[in-house]
Amino acid sequence: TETTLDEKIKERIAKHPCYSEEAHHHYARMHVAVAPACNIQCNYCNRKYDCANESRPGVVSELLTPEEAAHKVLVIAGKIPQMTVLGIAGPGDPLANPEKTFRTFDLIADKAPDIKLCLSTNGLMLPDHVDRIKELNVDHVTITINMVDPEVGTKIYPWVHYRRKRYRGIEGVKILHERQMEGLQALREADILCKVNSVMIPGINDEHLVEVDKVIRQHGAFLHNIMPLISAPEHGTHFGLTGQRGPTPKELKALQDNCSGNMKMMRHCRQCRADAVGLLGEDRSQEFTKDKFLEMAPEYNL
Ligand code: CLF
Ligand code: SF4
Repeated sequence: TETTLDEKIKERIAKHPCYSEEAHHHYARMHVAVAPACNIQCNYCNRKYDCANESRPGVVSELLTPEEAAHKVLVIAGKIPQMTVLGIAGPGDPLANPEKTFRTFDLIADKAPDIKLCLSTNGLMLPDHVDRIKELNVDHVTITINMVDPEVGTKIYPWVHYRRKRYRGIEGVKILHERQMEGLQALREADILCKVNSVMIPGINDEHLVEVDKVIRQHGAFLHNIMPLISAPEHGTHFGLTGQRGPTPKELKALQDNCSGNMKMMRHCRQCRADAVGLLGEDRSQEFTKDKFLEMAPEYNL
């Protein structure tokens, strides 16, 4: 029945601080920055910093190998009992670095099977990897979808690098859009909970995001997280240099209210770093920098 289905989903998200508003008061997440490469260009991103699809712009995370990342996860899971989720969200696109991303998940699934695995991607390579994601029991995948109309996308994505070729302009955006929709569909078929992140860019996709919200929900997205563009000239992004502004808190809330018809809207996102550690809004990443955690013994599961 409907109720049992709902109960089952509640259980799946009960300890995930991003998927459950309630959980974020009690449960923590950590990110490991193992994925440096990216395969598209977003106009709100500067590659010197973390992937701005799931992160606060202007932050530099310390890159780790999968082995270092697994060590870090085991150390932290031992020290922070509320730690329930391990996310890979950068500093580039995790699926543009599939060996590193999946090697990290493999190591953690093996040594700490009760840690939930979470993945965030721009979606370009997602359809190729859904089987692997399912096999590894990754139950939470975020796709950043900023448009469902490639014309709108041309103002956000100057190029897309796909199967060894670079596509500029609308040709590239069409590929990205088709792959995102295909990925969303594949996640639904595999019964993997999917959150969609959208970056709200006033004058570019703000009005269009109502349509994005409709389309992704039709395709089975579980949760929509509309994040404000953060754009400072010193971040050296295209939007920063052209003086593109982000939305005011009031504009953001109005759009979220507009979209929140009958399904879930995430409103407690804190735009984390690619190496974030702790409760949302609490940043303990500096307690676990590489020079520090490599000196600590993994306590978990011993
Ligand atoms: Fe990390 Fe993202 Fe997983 Fe959460 S963050 S990969 S879904 S475990 Fe959460 Fe941070 Fe917002 Fe992301 S508050 S930026 S939504
Ligand atoms: Fe930057 Fe992320 Fe966009 Fe890649 S997907 S260009 S890392 S914001």
